[in-house]
Amino acid sequence: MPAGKTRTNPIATTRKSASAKVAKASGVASTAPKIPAWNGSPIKTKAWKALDQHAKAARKFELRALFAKDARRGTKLTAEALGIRLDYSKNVLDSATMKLLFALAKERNVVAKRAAMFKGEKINMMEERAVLHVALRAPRGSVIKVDGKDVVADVHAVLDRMGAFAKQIRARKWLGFTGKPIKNIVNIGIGGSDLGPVMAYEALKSFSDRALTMRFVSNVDGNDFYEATQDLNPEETLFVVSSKTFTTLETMTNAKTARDWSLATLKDPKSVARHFVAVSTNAEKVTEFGIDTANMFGFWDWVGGRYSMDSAIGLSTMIAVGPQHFAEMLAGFHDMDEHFRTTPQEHNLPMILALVGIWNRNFREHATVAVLPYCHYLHRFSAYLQQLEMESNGKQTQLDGNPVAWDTCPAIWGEPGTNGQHAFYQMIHQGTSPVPCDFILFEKPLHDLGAHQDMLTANVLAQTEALAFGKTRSEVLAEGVPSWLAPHKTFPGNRPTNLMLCAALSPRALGRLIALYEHKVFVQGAIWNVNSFDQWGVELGKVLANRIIPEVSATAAPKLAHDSSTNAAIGHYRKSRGRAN
Ligand code: G6Q
Repeated sequence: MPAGKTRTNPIATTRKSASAKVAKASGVASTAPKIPAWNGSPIKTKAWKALDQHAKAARKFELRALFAKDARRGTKLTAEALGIRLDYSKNVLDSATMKLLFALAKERNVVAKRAAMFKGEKINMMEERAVLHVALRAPRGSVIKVDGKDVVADVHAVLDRMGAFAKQIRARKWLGFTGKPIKNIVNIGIGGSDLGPVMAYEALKSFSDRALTMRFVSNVDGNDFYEATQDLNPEETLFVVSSKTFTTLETMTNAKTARDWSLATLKDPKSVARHFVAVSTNAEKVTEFGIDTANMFGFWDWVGGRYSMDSAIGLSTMIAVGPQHFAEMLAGFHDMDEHFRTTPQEHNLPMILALVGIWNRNFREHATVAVLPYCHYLHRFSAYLQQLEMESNGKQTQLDGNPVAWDTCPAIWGEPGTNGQHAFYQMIHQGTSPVPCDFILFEKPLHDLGAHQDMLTANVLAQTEALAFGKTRSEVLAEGVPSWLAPHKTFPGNRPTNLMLCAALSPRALGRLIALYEHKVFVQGAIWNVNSFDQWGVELGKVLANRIIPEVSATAAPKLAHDSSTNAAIGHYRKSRGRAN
């Protein structure tokens, strides 16, 4: 969307009653929040206006020419910290662009907002909550206060309880109801209570206890539960029911199915205490479900779902990799928190990644970003980032309630390299819409098999080179390609990429990488003037689903009052299930 064009909010105008119910049901500020100092339209800043002008000139930028003009470009437009070397030189920008982007961050008060987050101020204004995932990895003994009360001591108290529990499982000392040691762990959760744990388990599999079977159930589609449990023995299986609210439809449905599945073998309701633990902020609902709060691991309303994988929501990760590796991962998060908090913006990795993203999104109008880890262990990383970025910044409303008049979060997608090369890279190289890419490589392999790592490395470097510089028609013709085929074999180049070379995959390196993206999202949200910490956009579908559930499941024909398409689909489904219409 060209900056300056306003849009109306269709939800606000057409769905008033559904929204009102939602406001009642979810955490929400009781009165209109005080507008903070950093509220403000980015497009009214001097830097944005200058960037707009600069972007016109930048339409002529060609990476071939930019690299030819400055032999040091490839090292100049690179930042390195904490074992991550971020090369952003292959984006279609120059030093003047970066200067203006840094000026934009200053004008948008990113630093003041960052300070407010680290201090525990309630920057999630709509829900009147602090945003303190940084406290989840603060070292023991440090102090971060919410409403005047230190939260770090509480964080470590929970980590200690998690550690003691994880150790028992890992030592096979946590026995199931029939006396057999637990060796299968099934995490039940969805969204923020699933994507982080799955991603981290997959990423750190090499550091995990391979004799434990780890499974993750999220979807309300019963096939998910069925496949996760069909080969497990209930006597040896523990369910970790992970839900901040303990009211989420999918999770509670799966948890009830798990209880039935478990009790079908174990028979006695007392067995629940040995086979179910809960991770939640809602002790009342946990008790109501039948899980003893002695088997509950808590966290707090200042932990957003998609920022919660290093809270008790990481219990399954801790069981898999052990408390020591989990602590190392937290230390990695904290390293990046400190880097983000203290490093001048010109050398600040999250800041640079965010600002280059703003350039690509708002001034070059690229609608998607592909995240392409050249590390198979990170095969769920892009899915994790989809939630982190899109649920945080996929917004159309400013902090003060006014509609945005600029584009916000691009669509995030991706698969691990080199698999993508044989699938969708065709479009990245020759499609009509350039796709900025983040390429991520760990230089030292965890398993050094023959020439694999060198091939992997060569491939990622080749991709960034090909995307940046392409292949001209004359180069193609010079290879003897007939002129009729030359257009098909020509590559436009000038396609933006970031290359992150990281030392080696470890729990600490993973923590650093995730926190890098968390803070990138923070900076972009600050610039776009949206609340990166709420997610009202997921509510309407939930409300409507709750209305449709009885309509599809009732025995008697329901009275339908939807649009003709939805009514017909309900009728079609009911017919296929042999229900009256
Ligand atoms: C994340 C969102 C959302 C949430 C899930 C699960 O930021 O809030 O993805 O994590 O809806 O919620 P519960 O943990 O409450 O079940």
